[in-house]
Amino acid sequence: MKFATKAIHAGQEPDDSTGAIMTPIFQTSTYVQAGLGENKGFEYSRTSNPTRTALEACIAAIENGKYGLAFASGMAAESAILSLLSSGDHIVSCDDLYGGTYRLFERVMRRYGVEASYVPVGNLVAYEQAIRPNTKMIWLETPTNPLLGLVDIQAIAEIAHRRNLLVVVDNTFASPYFQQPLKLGADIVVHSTTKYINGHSDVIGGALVLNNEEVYQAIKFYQNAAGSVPSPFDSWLTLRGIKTLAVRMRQHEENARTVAKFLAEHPRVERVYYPGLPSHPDHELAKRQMSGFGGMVSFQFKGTHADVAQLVRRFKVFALAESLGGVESLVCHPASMTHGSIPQEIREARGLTDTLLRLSVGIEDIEDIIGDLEQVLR
Ligand code: P1T
Repeated sequence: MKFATKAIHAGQEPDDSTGAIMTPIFQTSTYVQAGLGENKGFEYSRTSNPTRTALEACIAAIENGKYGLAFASGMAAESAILSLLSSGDHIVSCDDLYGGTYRLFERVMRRYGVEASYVPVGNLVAYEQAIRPNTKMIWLETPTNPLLGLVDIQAIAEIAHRRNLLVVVDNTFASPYFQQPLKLGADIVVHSTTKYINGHSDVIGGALVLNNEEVYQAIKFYQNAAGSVPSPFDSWLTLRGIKTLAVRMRQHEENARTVAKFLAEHPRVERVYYPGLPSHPDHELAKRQMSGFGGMVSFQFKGTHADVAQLVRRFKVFALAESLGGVESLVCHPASMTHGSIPQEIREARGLTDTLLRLSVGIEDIEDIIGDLEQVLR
C-alpha cells in the first residue's frame, strides 16, 4: 500500500463486535480475564490498550518500520530511547536541536553519568571525530529545530554501523510523508506526534519506530516499566489526525515554499532558512534524502531584538506560540521560547540569535498568510 492509503487504514480493522469503521476509544484501564492466565491479549492499559495498539501499528506502517511504540509526549519517547544507555555511555549529537532535547541530555542524563557531545549539524568528519570508545548512539535531528539544517542520514549510518552504534533520527520536522529515515539506515525514528502527525494542536504525544526486535523489546519493556503512555483518547485523536497527513503535508509545503520565496526577497529579512530554497547550503541533500521540504521556515529579521518584540505582537493570522505542525500558522521566537533552556552564549554561537523567528506555516489560504507577513514586516 502507498503512503496515503496506509495513513488511513493501517492498524485499523472494523470493530469485530459492531462493525464500527473507526477504531473505538477503549477507555478502560483493565480487562476481564476468564481464568488465571486466560485473556484476550490485553491485561492492563499501561502495558497495552487496543486504541494505542492501532496507533502504534499505523505509525510503524507510515514510517515503513516493523515496530511502533506510542508515548505520552515526544520527550517521553526520547527518554525511552535513552533508557537503552547506562552510566558511562556517550552520545554524539548534532548541535542544532530542540531545546528540550538539549535540556534532557544536559540536565537529566548527565546526572545519570551519560554525556553528550555536540557537533556542527552537517559536518560528517566532526561526527566521526567525536566518537569515543564509550559512544553508543548518534542522535540526529534533520531538518533541525530551529535552523533547518540537514544531516546526511545515510552517510552517518555508514559511519555509525562500522562501530556498532545506534543511529537515532528525530523526524518530527519532515514527518514520515517527506522523509523515511529507516530506509536510509537509521535504527530508531522518533517523533513528537504533537506536531505534524497529529496535526491539529490538540494532543501532546510521541512515538518511536524501529526494525530491530531486540531493541524494540528493550524499549517496550521500559514503556511498561516507566509508564509514560498516551491515553486512549489521545491515541484516537492522533489516529484521526494521521488520516489526513498526506494532504496536509502537501499543502504545508506548498504554502511554506511561497513564504520562503517571499521572505528571501524581502528587504527587512536578513536570511531565510528553508531546505527548499536553492540558496540553502544543503538543498541538494534535501532533494536526495527527502521527497519534499516541509512546512517550517525560519528567518533572521534585519533589526534589533526590540524590533522583533514589537513585530510579533502585530501578527493577525500567525499566532505567537510554541509548537508547530498544526493546521494553523504559528510564529515562535526560539531564543526566548523553545530554545530558552540553551545557555545564551551556546545558542548564539550556533546562530540562534535574538532576531531569529521560526514559522510553522499552516494550511490557511496562502493569500492571507502572505498578507499577514507583508503587513507585519511593513
Ligand atoms: O513536546 P513534545 O511532544 O514532548 O516533543 C518534544 C520535541 C521533540 N523533538 C522535536 C524536534 C521537537 O520540536 C519537540 C517539541 N518542540 C516544540 C514544542 C517546539 O515548539 O519546537
